[in-house]
Amino acid sequence: MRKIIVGGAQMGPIQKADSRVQTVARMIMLLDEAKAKGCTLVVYPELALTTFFPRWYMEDQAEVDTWFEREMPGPDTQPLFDRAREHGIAISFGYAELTPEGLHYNTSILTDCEGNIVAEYRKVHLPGHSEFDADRAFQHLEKRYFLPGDLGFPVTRTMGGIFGMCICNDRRWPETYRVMGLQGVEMILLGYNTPSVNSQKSTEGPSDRLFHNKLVMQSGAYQNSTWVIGIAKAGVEDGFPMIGGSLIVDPNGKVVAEAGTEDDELIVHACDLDDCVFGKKTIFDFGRHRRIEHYGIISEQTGVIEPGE
Ligand code: CDT
Repeated sequence: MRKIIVGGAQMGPIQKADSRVQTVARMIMLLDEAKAKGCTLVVYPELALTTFFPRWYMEDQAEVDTWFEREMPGPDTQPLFDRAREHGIAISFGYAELTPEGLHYNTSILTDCEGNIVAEYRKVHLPGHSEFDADRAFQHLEKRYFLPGDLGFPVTRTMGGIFGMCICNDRRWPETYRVMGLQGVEMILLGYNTPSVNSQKSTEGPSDRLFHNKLVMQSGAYQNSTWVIGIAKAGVEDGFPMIGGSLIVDPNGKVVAEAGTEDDELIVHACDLDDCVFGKKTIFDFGRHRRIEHYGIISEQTGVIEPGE
């Protein structure tokens, strides 16, 4: 048995006016609750330190940069790292990263139980658009504010297992899970900010959002025999509603813990990394069963090429 008690720290809304200091204080409260419940790993959402700012159109780069962190930890986040180290809890959370070279990424990190950063991931699949779109009910400007991640989907050996990360829209793409699956991933940590309503005309209803959220994480977990910890920033940020529905999914694809609110809420499960072994040795034993001679277009081709009439 390789059991890790995981806390999924769903966060309720963070308003535009809320400071990092206020938000980090909320994250520390969730961390304290996780300690009391025996957790040794706590996972927070995408862009956990601020409101989901890509919904706001900005032209002034100096204003944009106020939403980014130039160092991690920095003065506002150091207390979170300190408390995590005191508790002996590893943490993973998302934030907007501004590198010393001036590059902007939607990033998440993972620490060990001593508060050292042991893994970094930069979001690969950036949804939305890059220019103001008057036809939308609200903006989704990730393509304006972030570069696509340049690190691929790395995995890291830590806490006695193999861990990977992805961020929000990445969870909708089977390639995300499979690239990590091919590196033996046993637990994928992911945070998300998903609007409850569509910004464009759509046939999709609000309940479809929660259905798709489950569908993609359950299938990603099952098809790669890995734990998936999917954690939302939820509720209404400055009038814009987002789904909750944070989940812990086992390597069999079953939901073992699920948030019931759209607020700060800790979901907890004792995850045994050895539960990944059966699927990885049987139906999803990639080395025995995959037929890569037929998969070439997945990496050679981006869009759809239909056959001729
Ligand atoms: N943050 C993020 O990536 N959100 C996107 C919104 C897409 S609109 C359905 C997501 O995939 O949840």
